[in-house]
Amino acid sequence: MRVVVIVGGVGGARFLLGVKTALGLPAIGEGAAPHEITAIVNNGDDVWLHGLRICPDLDTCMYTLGGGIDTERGWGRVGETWVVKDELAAYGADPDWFGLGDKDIATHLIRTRMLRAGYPLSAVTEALCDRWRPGVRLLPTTDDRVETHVVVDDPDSGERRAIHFQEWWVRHHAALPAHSIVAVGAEEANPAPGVAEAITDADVVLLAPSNPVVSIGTVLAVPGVRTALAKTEARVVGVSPIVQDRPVRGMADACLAAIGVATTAEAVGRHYGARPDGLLDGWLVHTTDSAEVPGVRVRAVPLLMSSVDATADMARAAFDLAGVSVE
Ligand code: FO1
Repeated sequence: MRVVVIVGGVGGARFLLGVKTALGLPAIGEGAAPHEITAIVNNGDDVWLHGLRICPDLDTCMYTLGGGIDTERGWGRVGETWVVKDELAAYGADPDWFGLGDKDIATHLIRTRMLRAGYPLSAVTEALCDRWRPGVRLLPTTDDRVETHVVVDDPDSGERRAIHFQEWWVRHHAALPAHSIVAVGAEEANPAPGVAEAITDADVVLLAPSNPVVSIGTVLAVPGVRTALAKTEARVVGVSPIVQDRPVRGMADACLAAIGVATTAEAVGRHYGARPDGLLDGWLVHTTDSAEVPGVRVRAVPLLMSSVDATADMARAAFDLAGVSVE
């Protein structure tokens, strides 16, 4: 079976562990199974810092599935050290609010060197995955530069300006009210090689319980991705990232407020909408939630990702709702 999962960072990576397990693959690393999983990963969080190209969602997926993630933080490398970060701080180098660990920096050095040598991000990601062997084909949404920017009132000058998503998220903890959130470059971007084909040839497409605005929303902002989703004969099932009117993780509520969508499983399901005009055939919500999304089959199951087994049960429920058998 060919499975496509559209993902962001931490939530998406953890959901992929469950998808692999549900399909009989080891959660971490590679294994033999008659299934092919392609993860289409958000690029909008990507940022240039200290001359290095950082791709947080790709790296979070790669490290999580390859066994190198710091599971407590959810991002970056386990057993990390911070010598370079401290040295940069001693020089007063900006920005001082985003920490790159020593081990993690090796990834960014390789990526940046390959990008500067002319390789597209998809080829760079494949090369990095040669080491991590995530057992899933990890594809950036696009090889073109797409960056999420957030329009805020500058806390010092009061002037309205656009800042990079990471500045809003990490430096300001998404606490500055967002007037709008824009995926800069997305409308002109093309899907990376293999992305559109994976969607059109899929047996099932899953939307991970990732941020609906800055993760899933940014992937969908690339026109070729939307076209492929409209064309595919695969059923599309989404998993709600909102449980009891709160994001399971992260600050998706601040992002949803910026686009005028309530922080409820029903509102997010309606925001995605029913095919053919919208995205969904099925929508999974948590057992305590109820949702009516016209034209979409809604089912309630536990959605807390408290363990890999619990996450595998979520993935099984998503496959079941899509009408595909994974036995
Ligand atoms: N998140 C933080 O809250 N603080 C950091 O200093 C930070 C550094 C960082 C470095 C590499 C990386 O891949 C991710 C990093 N993150 C950090 C997480 C990341 O910024 C966000 O959580 C995601 O972009 C949102 O999905």
